[in-house]
Amino acid sequence: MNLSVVVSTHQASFEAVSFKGSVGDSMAAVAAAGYDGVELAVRNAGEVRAEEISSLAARYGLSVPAIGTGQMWGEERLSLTSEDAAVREAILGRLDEHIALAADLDALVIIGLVRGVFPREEMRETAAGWLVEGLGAVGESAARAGVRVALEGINRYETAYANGVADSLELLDRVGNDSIGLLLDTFHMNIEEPDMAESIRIAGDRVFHFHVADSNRWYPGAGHIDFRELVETLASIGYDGWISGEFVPKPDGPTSIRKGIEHMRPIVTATTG
Ligand code: LER
Ligand code: MN
Repeated sequence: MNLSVVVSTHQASFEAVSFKGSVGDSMAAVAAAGYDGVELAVRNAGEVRAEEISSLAARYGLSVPAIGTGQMWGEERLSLTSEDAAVREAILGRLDEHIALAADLDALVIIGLVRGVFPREEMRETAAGWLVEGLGAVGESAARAGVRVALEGINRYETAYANGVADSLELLDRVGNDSIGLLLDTFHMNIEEPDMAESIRIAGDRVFHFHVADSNRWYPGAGHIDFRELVETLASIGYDGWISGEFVPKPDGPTSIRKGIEHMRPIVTATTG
């Protein structure tokens, strides 16, 4: 298992990213702190040049394991469950650009809040159908490009769809596309899962990506989540993907990424050798 941390390619409004803005500067800091990769939060993938990112990543010896898409919801209110059919169509086009970028960078694409948030009560069933359809289209497009997609369980206060492992797996079953798996995020799991380790075991080989933040969404080690137990459980299900830090830059960005890796690296090394 390798360690990465989330940085944004632009001045994102989402709080839980370590650095925003200049990707080169962010990568330099992330590499210096000892991480193996950077996960990129990208609002407009069409404006990001894959060659530029690849050459910067190579310069700093970093991989790019995943591309986040949530800023399209956060800043443009685009979603797979918009009541506006034109928006549902538009988001598929935008996600295709993320998929193309991910193919070039050998990354996976994250589906977080672009699924949408809270449908009007009378729209619940219809919106759930749109989500299944939308994820189906994203999955087909990703499969054609040889890219994997990770649907993130997000807590009940941020969205009504796919909060935990149980309802996310149910949704994936309805979609029926093996290119789509799960992203588990310890911040959300701490709210939604009765037993986080057991939920990892239930998700099993559907776990495609893993976000870590502590219970207070600070860096791992700043709260009360037992990361050793979770990493050991990931190893026990055969997970050998990325553990990506997605936490608030507190007390400041550089300190948070340093403290985060000081907590996680020994655990990963002790677990996986
Ligand atoms: C994004 O990865 C995430 O965890 C969400 O909280 C976005 O709102
Ligand atoms: Mn997350």
